[in-house]
Amino acid sequence: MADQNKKGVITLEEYIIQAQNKFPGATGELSQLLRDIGLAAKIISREVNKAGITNILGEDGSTNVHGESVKKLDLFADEQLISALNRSEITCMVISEENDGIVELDNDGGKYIVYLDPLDGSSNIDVNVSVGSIFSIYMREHPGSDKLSETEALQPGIKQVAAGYVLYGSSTMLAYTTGLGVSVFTLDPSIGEFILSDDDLKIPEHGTIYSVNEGSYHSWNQGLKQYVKYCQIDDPETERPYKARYIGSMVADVHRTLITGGIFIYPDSSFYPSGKLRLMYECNPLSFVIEQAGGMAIDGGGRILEIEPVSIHQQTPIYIGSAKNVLKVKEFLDNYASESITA
Ligand code: FDP
Repeated sequence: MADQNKKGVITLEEYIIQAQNKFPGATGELSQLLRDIGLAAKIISREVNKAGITNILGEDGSTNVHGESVKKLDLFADEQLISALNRSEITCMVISEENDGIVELDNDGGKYIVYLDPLDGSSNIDVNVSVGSIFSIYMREHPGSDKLSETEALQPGIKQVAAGYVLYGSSTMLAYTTGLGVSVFTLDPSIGEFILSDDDLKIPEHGTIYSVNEGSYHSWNQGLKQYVKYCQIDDPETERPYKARYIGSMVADVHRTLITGGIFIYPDSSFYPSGKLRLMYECNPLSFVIEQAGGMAIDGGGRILEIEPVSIHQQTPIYIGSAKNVLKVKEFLDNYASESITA
């Protein structure tokens, strides 16, 4: 960071170009793709910020593929991201929470496949609570093959070439990784640029915040119930009781976890036997970021990034955050593994 201070502020665009220049063989396509996402994020951020003063707030009356009501801003964010990716013609297909099947872009020879959650946490939009966009980028395994298919998009998270999120909070932040650490940018609205705020963000090894929707306590497995009790027990040596924080917007909850340490959990339960959150465009990208920051992300058993996907919209339980917290919850899950979920 010292060198960076001497050079003054660095914008997302400059940073991406500098990073690309470190790899002499790089074609610049991935850099272009990240810049496209950065541009769409600025446009979405502008709309999110004025949502309360325009009639863009509210539901558009339709439901998405998961039966959830679609807000106008979800659609706006989806359109902005997809059209930004279409413009530079390096992405062949997009899979988005808002679309049932794959979305084929104009360049079917494009190298990249992009997963999007255009506006995560959308039930928070109407109450002015932070929401986010999530992206996950893969290389096409058989470029040039005739037909684009869903099967080609089913790659495990460890194959992501880049992933990240944009958080529309009290300021708009963009965090991404290409597998070389986590870089974080803050949007300066006065100049309309994302400015580098951290070029190698690390998550604390241990944190004292647990984040889970405790309203669903009775639907959880025994291991999680016991872990949450553990978090609440007074023990100054282990800095307990921990604090409970739950925004209900995964990007915001994971971003807080990344900064302060601790754990964010969305488990399997009797309500959601496979968990609620989506593997391909929520859990994989955020797990890639958290792992690159030194944290861990598991589905209760193994690493999220190693799950072999079977469908583009599949769900998974997730336990994500500081390594020590994730290892501790795993201990509880393992100890109570024989006890099935009872509502
Ligand atoms: P939302 O339904 O508002 O889009 O992705 C789904 C998600 O939000 C996550 O962002 C959030 O963490 C979770 O659902 C909240 O679910 P609960 O209301 O069940 O806690």
